Amino acid sequence: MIKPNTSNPAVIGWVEEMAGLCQPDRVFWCDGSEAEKASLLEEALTQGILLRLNQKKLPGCYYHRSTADDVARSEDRTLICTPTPEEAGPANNWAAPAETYQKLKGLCAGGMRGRTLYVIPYLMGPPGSPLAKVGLELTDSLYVVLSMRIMTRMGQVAYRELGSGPDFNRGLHCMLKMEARHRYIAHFPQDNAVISTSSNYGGNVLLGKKCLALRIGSWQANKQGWLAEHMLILSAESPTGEKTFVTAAFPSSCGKTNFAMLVPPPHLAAWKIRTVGDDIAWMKPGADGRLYAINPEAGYFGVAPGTNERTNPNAMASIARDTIYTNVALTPDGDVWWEGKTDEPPAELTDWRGRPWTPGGNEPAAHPNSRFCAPMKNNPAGAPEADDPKGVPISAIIFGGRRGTTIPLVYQAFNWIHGVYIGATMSSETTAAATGEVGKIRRDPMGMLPFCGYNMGQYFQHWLRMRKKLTNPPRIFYVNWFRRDKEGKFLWPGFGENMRVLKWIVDRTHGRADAWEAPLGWVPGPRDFDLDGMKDFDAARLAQAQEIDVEDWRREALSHDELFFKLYADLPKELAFQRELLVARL
Ligand code: SAT
Ligand code: MN
Repeated sequence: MIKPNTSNPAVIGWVEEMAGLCQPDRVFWCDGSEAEKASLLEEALTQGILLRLNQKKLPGCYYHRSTADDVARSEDRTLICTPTPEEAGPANNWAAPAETYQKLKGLCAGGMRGRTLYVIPYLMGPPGSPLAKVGLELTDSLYVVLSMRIMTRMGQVAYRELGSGPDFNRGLHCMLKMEARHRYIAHFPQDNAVISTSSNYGGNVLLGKKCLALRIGSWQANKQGWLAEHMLILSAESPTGEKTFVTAAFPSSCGKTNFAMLVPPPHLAAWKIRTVGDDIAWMKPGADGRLYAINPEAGYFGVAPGTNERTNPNAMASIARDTIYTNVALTPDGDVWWEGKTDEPPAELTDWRGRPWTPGGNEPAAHPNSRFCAPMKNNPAGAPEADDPKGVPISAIIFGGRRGTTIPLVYQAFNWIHGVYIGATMSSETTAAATGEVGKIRRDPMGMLPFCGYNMGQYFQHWLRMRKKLTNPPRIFYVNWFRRDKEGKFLWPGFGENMRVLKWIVDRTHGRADAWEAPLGWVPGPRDFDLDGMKDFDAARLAQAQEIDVEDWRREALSHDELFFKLYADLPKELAFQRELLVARL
C-alpha cells in the first residue's frame, strides 16, 4: 500500500478495511494532479482501456468501448437498502441492508486480486459551499478514475473540505468479471454508502452522480430540509442585463443538456443563456426566502447521438478537447461519429462494438446511449456562477417529458401545490438511457423515478413541505417539446427555438407576460408568445401545440390515478385533491 495522501483517520481506516476485503495488489491514492492524469492516461492506453483519438482534431480526447451488455443504467439491478421496505417505498427495489452487505462483500472478497485499487477523493459542489459534499470512491477501473476527474472536483480539494471528520460518502466499485448476474448498484443511505459491482457504465459506476448526488442526496435532503433533483440549471440574461435562474427536470435523454446550453434564434439573439449545470441541482432555501441551487458536478456526461453544430454548438465546443467518448463510432483517421453528428455518415466507420460499418444497414454505428464526458470549463456558455458557493436564486422550475400526444407545449401551475402535482404526474416515453424497452410511456415523477432514494410518497410530502420555508418560491411550469401532429411530424421545432418558451417563462416570473386560465394551468395567449421570425410556425400551429383535448385528458387523469394507487399508503392527500380539481376543471 503506497502511503496515503491524507491523515484523515476515518478515510485511512475505511480504505484499509476495503483493501483487506478486495485484496488488490496495489493501492493508489489519487491526488488529482496533472502529472497523475498523464501517467494514468498512459497506463489506460497501455492496458487498452482507452484508445487515443486523433490529437490534431480532438486534443486530449480518448475513446472507450464498453462490453456490449453494459451500456446503460441497470434500473432493475439498482437497490435501495433501507432498514425497512417502507422507507424505500413501492417505486424502488428494496433489499435488506445486512443481507445485501453480506452478499456484495462476498462478491467483492478478493475481487481485486492482481489489480490496483484507486482511491478517489472527490468534492460535489463548489469548495466552501454549505451544500457541497465529499465522497470517496474506491475502484479498480481506470476509466472510472479518469471520468471522475472530469465529472467532479477530484483530489486534495476534497480532503481539505472534509477536514479530519468521518462525514464522507463511502463508495466501493468492483468490476469483477462484468457478468450481468453479479451486477448490483446498492445504496445504503443510512450509512452514506454505495456498493457497485460488475458494471463499468457511467450512471452505475461514477458514484458521485446518480448514486450520491441523487439517491443518497435525496434521502439526506428529506431529513435535512433541502432538495436533490434531476435538474439542469441555467441562467437567462435578458437584453437589459437582468439575470434569471431557472431549473428544469426532464428524464434522462430528453434534452437537459441541450436546453442548458441553448443558443437563442437570431430574433432573440440579445438574450444570453448560460449553463450552471446540465443534470443535477442541489437546492436549499436561503435566508431571503428564495430557493438557491448549486450544480454539484464539474463535467457533462451527455448523450452523443443527435448532438451537432445546429442542435447544440456549445456541447460541440465542450467536447472538442479533453473529453472521453464511450461507445460512439470511429472514423479511419481517429475521429468520432454518431448518428446525427452530420447529415451524411462517413463512407466507412468502426462501430461501437469494434466492427466495420458502412452506411445503409439497420444497425446504428454509435450506441443510442453513447456518451461524452467533458469538463464543464470547456463550455463557451458556462455560467461563472457555477463556481459560486452560495448557489443561484431560482425563479422558475420547469418539469417536462417526451410525449408525442396530449401534453401541450407549455403551461404554468396555478400555485406551488398544483406545481408539485404536475411534477409528480410527469410522464415520458422511455429512452436508451436505461436498459429495457424504448418508447413506452411511464410516469416519471420529477424525472426522479430511477433516482429517488426513498419513498416517493414521502418525497412528494417533502416537496409540499418546502413551500413553508420559501417566502418567494420559484414559479412552476410544464413543457413538452415532443408533441407531434397527425402526420407524425414534431409540432414544435425545439432546440434554439425553445428560447421563445423560456422567454415567456422568464417574463411570467417577473410579472411581465400575460396568460390565460386553462384547465391545466396558465397558458400563453397568442399575443404573449413571441413568434416573430419563425419559419413554418404560426399562431395556428401554436394553437395545435397548445391544444387540450378533453378526451385525451380524461385518459391522462386516469393514468395519474394508477401512479397514485401504487403510492397510496404515503400519498399526500393534497395531491389526490389536486387530481379532483383537475378532473372538475376538465
Ligand atoms: O445515469 S447516467 O448518468 O449515466 C445518465 C442518465 O441516465 O441520466
Ligand atoms: Mn441524468
